[in-house]
Amino acid sequence: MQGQDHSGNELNKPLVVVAGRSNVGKSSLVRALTGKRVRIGKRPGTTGHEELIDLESIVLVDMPGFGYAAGKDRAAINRLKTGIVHRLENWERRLLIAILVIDVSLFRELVERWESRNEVPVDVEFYGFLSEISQYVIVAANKTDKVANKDKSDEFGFLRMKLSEVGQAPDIIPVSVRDAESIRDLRVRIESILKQEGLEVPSW
Ligand SMILES: Nc1nc2c(ncn2[C@@H]2O[C@H](COP(=O)(O)OP(=O)(O)OP(=O)(O)O)[C@@H](O)[C@H]2O)c(=O)[nH]1
Ligand SMILES: [Mg+2]
Repeated sequence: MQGQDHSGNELNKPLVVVAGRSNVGKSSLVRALTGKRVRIGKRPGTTGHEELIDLESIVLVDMPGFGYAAGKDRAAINRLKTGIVHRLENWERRLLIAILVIDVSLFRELVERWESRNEVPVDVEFYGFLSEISQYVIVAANKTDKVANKDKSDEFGFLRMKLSEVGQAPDIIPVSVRDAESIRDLRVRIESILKQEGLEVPSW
């Protein structure tokens, strides 16, 4: 399958990993960034196995989602998450950038639900984890097209506040796969890190 190589060759290159809960739009973003036809689905759990895309100087990885969206209980989310956490830990030395994709149109609702049960919301916990294991973390606040303009600054402020509770001040890029300019912003941010690290910019 295109982009998949488990021989390990590609893995010697620095990794840029796209991670986050199920159905937040990870594969859609990978497709928008690269033009590669990774699988996209209406239901959570579409990406069953990580997809590696060789972009010469780096390998871009589309991860499976680590928990279903609204409604799933903590234990179910934890089981799904553990495998992904292990995979990322195994890659730690090569992990240059983690792109944490968050569905900003659902974020507040999910946070309020988890906090009402006295639990740390899974997106927030995962941000803390990625901040520990990855050299750089970019938060792609996706599905901005689903947030009303009048609510945007409130929702981004809320996201920033919640993530700051568990890690460094987040590097948040608002994106929507329906807005080419926002995809360009994300690409430019990735490229600026690669340049900073003395790596070639991919031709995407
Ligand atoms: N409105 C809107 N929908 C989006 C956006 N990005 C993705 N979607 C939709 O969200 C759904 C899930 O997209 P995927 O890219 O498959 O999500 P994923 O995070 O890869 O999901 P898993 O592989 O299951 O973890 C699809 O129906 C996409 O069309 C966006 O920016 N705006
Ligand atoms: Mg996917």
